Amino acid sequence: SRTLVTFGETMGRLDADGIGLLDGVRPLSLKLAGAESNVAIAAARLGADVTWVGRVGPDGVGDLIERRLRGEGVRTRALRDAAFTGLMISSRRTSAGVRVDYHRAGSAGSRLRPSDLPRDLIAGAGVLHVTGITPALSAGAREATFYAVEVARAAGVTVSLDINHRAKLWSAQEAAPVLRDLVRLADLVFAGPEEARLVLHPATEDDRTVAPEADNGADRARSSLALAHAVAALGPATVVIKDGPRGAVAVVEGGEHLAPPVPVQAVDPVGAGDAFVGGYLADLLAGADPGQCLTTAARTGAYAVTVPGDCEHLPYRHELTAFAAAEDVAR
Ligand code: KDG
Repeated sequence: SRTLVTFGETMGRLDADGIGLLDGVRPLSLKLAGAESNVAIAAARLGADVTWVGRVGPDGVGDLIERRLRGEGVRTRALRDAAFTGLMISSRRTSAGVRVDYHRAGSAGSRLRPSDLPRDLIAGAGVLHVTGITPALSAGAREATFYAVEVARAAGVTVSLDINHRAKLWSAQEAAPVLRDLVRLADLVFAGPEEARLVLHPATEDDRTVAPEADNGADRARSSLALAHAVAALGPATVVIKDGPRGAVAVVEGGEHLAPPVPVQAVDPVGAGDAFVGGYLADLLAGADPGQCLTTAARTGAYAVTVPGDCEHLPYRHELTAFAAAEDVAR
């Protein structure tokens, strides 16, 4: 099957237009947020067949989420819940970073449970993609995550996991063992260097000996490769370490692959990791080799960082080649 199935919490994202304090009269734009739906949209725009499952509230934001996903060609099972649809407010105090405040505890999306996830849909997928956000939302959402992964494994469906540690949702101590359990069950794992260290931590005496922090590009890539091998030792055949503007590396069945960074002017990093994953999975489902998957992933992520918002400006397939010349310079 060439279908990507994913599920999780999608929220409204209230984005302060421009830079500065939220105080005073500052227009806010209502957009979409949610790691899994970002992945779904990224993959769908690149031609993948994608289904997203999640709970939304009986409110305008819930309607918006459903309409927007359908408009992107994502097959959508937006289950209606009595609770409100979660929100995220993002603002930029300076041009250096984005601040995100969640309004989501008790939200519709957090009330996902195993029975929300159709067994046949998962068992018939080419890839099931889950994130480490969902198990942080509630006990039911955590059960749903493990249930879906078990169904996929039993059916021989590739399980993709983006660790996506959210420190605002749970502590590192609480998250690490759960995320490590998910890593062990996954075939394909995406992580940032810090997230890789988080899941390795309980398993190693001192994770810094596995991969010390490095500054220059070559050392940084070597350290990411060391992390990828260490995570792969937990079970997954493929581990991709996303290192933002410093590029990405993958270890696939023991073989090493490097993606050159795509030089762009970063405006909003939120959602770039999801774009990267959506790009990788779209190519994986289309039968591409790991090098091609990584290149598409890096280019898709590059599009996402250049504009505010999570997913509105994700690229279509014909746009991906725009970066080819710039990559040659960076190589
Ligand atoms: O990856 C981007 C996400 O952080 C954003 O869309 C919101 O899903 C989200 C989360 O839980 O942080």
